[in-house]
Amino acid sequence: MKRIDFLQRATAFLGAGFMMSSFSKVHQPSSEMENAPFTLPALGYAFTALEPHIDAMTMEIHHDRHHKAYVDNLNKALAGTAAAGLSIDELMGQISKQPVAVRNNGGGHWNHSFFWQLLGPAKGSQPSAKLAAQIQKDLGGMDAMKVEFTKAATGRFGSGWAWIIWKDGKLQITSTANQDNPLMDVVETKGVPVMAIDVWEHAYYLKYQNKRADYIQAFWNVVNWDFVSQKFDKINA
Ligand code: MN3
Repeated sequence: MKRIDFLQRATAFLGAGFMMSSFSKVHQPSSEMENAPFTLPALGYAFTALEPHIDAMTMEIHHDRHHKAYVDNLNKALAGTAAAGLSIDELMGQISKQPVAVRNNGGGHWNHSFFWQLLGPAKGSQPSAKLAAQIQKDLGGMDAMKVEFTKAATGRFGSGWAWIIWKDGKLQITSTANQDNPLMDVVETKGVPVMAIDVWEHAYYLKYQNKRADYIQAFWNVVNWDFVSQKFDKINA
């Protein structure tokens, strides 16, 4: 593709992004309650909203192509099977009984639906007092948590995710390969996700190339701690 074509398409993408975001501000569907056929949830903010930390082109491609492909392929894999009646959370809990296409694409759908919500342009958001106290107690405070979480995210070889989970009455940091997540009955460390980062190269390569650590550092600027705190409250309700 010629550079000028590429730029024109990029501009068209961004325009579409602004339009979409203005139509989809109402609310996010709760992925947890969803049943097949699954749909691509709205991003809830503009593709440009996380600039300069996560660039608009990455957000556009990540949401509209990668996440959409997980949704489409999940629906294809489930069509006509007994598992088609399960919610996405129920699927995760019995993923060992499912074919690999459901594990990969179902995990991809769950993980990204969660990820879009825990990111956001909520500048200067902070963990609630309750979550901050738990981070202090279990993970040694925000700074120590960030060091451990970054270690889990940079240390995950190849594609995967790093997580803060709620397990056995404590916050813990873990990571998973590919599109696995801590709700799956196949992973080593199971728990309820509270926070996560996508460390697949598609999440950062356009802007950060091979520098995953730089992407992770930038990620802290766009964590929506209001959402993460609400998630933590819900788990502990
Ligand atoms: Mn991804």
